[in-house]
Amino acid sequence: MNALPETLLKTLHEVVGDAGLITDAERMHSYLSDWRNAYHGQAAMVLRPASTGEVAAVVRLCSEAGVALVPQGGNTGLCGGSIPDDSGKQVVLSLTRMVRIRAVDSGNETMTVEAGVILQRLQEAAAEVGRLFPLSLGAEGSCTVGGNLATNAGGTAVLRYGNMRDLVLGLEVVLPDGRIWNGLRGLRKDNTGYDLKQLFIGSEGTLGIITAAVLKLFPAVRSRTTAWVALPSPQAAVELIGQMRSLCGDRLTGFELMSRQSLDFVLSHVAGCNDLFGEIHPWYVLIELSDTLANAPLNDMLESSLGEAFERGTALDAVVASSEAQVAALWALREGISEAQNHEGPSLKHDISVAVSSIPAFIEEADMRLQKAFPSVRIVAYGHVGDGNLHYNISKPLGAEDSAFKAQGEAIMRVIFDVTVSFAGSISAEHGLGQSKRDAARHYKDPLELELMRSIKQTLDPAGLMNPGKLL
Ligand code: FAD
Ligand code: 2HG
Ligand code: ZN
Repeated sequence: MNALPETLLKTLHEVVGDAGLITDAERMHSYLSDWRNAYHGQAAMVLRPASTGEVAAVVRLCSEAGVALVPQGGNTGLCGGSIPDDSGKQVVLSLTRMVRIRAVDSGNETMTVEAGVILQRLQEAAAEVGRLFPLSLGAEGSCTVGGNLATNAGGTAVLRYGNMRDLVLGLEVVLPDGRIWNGLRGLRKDNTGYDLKQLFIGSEGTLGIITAAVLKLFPAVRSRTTAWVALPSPQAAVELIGQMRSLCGDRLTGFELMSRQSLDFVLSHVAGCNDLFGEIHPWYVLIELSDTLANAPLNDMLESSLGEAFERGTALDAVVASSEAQVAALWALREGISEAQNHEGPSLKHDISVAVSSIPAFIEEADMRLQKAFPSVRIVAYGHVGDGNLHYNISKPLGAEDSAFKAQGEAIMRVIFDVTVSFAGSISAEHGLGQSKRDAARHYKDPLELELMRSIKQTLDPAGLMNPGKLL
């Protein structure tokens, strides 16, 4: 029997129709756990409204009935934010039928899109009008613009274009009581008070349902150079990025660091990936330069930077891609890490940030403290150096029982977050808090900031029906 009253079920069905209602356990299955199979929940139903009006009607009905909603986009989030609790009373509100690109305004360099549009489709739509939508991440074939906004997603181009927060001019949001806030303005300047859209960006579905957005477009990229470089240390990476930034400016659009352990996992588990050097090196960076000019001298800039780095001993070896296939092969080495780490058993994900200049000291300190307390765990460190953002992930020791490793999870996390905070860093740089880091945020975040956040939540969602148990 369904946990919701029969009359509510009937009215919700009338709003969304057969195509928008799932109550069958088998069909609900994929909405109730994440892709890593790390989080599981139950739900009274999955609703898939097809328009803002339908979302508003659903939210109003659920609000009146005191039913909690869990917004969901592509369900690619990494901290359990889109998964309901196990009560079976919550409703998953999937935005995946809201896939319209409502408008493209080339003169204003903007695009108005609905929340369920897949990120890759957005990139393609921008390319169709000769523009770039720069947000880029490993899950771009499945994640949605609503999820990107709700998590303030980052990815591999943040060092040049910023994260999702920087790419938005306006939002349309269904508030927790069902009213529609139409903030779909394409203005680059608007100083008429608080910037309300920023409240919803990064709020992980706890303040309202994002239904559409006005996003910024950028000039298309017409030349690109991609290189894979071996380095002796994270310090060398920080020196190289500094050197390249001063030479190349905004042409430096990607600078991704990965440890040998990360690469080993990819080589073991991702088909078609090969080591590019005869020797094993401790660290690697994937560098990308790009330009709006078709014949920009990017190779010259790269060669000059690397030449200097080889002389100083801060680069050990390098391969420059000479075809689109090679570019894809280099990115596969980087983008394959998440999937590869999954094949090595349970893992603990720590998506931290520190000042770029503190990355080497952070890694040294965290490695040292972890190796002392948990000598056999495997440290899988990689990330977006230009953003000071490391995925300082931990895989279970070889041969260890899953349960024994999981039992140590909390203590391992404490070590890593203590070190992060000692460097004035953040315990979540880009993935958000969801359910996995909610308690840690309570522990590590400034009490005054938490109080302000709670008062915002109380004002917008006094009944606490929007994604309860997440973030706060
Ligand atoms: P979901 O997972 O469905 O939801 C995420 C959160 O947003 C949940 O709290 C949910 O309730 C809320 N939400 C979703 N839609 C809405 C909406 N319309 N209104 C209100 N709330 C909503 N993230 C990065 O930042 N950078 C990366 O480089 C990156 N790489 C990844 C690589 C892989 C292989 C994978 C699997 C994930 C990666 N992620 C990365 C994480 C994830 O893809 C992003 O967090 C993404 O933005 C989530 O989008 P989604 O549509 O899947 O959202
Ligand atoms: C990345 O940069 C993503 O590849 C995923 O943010 C990180 O899986 C992870 O921990
Ligand atoms: Zn990342």
